[in-house]
Amino acid sequence: MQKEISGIIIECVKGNIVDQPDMTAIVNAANAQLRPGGGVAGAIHRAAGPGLEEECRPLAPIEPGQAVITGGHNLPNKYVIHCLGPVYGVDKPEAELLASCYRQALMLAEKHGIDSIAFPSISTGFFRYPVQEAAEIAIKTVLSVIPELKQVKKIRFVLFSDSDLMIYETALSHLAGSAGPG
Ligand code: AR6
Repeated sequence: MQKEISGIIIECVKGNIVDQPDMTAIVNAANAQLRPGGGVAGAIHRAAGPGLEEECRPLAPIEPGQAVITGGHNLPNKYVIHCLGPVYGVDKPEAELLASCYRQALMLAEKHGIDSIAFPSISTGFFRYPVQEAAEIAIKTVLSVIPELKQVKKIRFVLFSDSDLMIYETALSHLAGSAGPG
């Protein structure tokens, strides 16, 4: 599914975050230490190679809601933007912290002249954020940042399961109204 809003394409696809070769940046659902870990972070570090962990070391630790940027190393993407999502029920206020991840990632993309960025569903794996709530926050935040974007032209949500894809697509169509071809 794809929507175009103020000249910016927002889309939801099912897939693997490390298999998005047409995107300039991908976003990592990181841990505070910016170490490999599991889930998205494990997949990104495996695909990027050890140079990514080395570049990350002096940038760690990061706080919930924070984003930092590195190169993509062996990934097909020029950049990786690492976001630390909130652990549901632990890091508060969780909705604000999750929104901050998406906002800070997009602001870093702007600053680095990035035209396309792919997000995973931050915090909804090991960090246990309910996907329905997380999807609404993710889409709402992206929509609210759109008026500030000059460099970013394409924003992709990469979902790992059919059910997550459906939840993000439903949130996008509700929150973005009837804009775009759908
Ligand atoms: N591509 C796209 N989505 C994925 C992939 C992938 N390769 N792998 C998992 N997902 P998670 P979090 C989905 O746990 O909740 C790590 O250990 C997954 O199904 O990666 O923010 C870090 O080191 C879920 O829907 O991120 C941190 O300690 C979503 O991506 C911690 O987990 C996010 O799952 C971060 O936890």
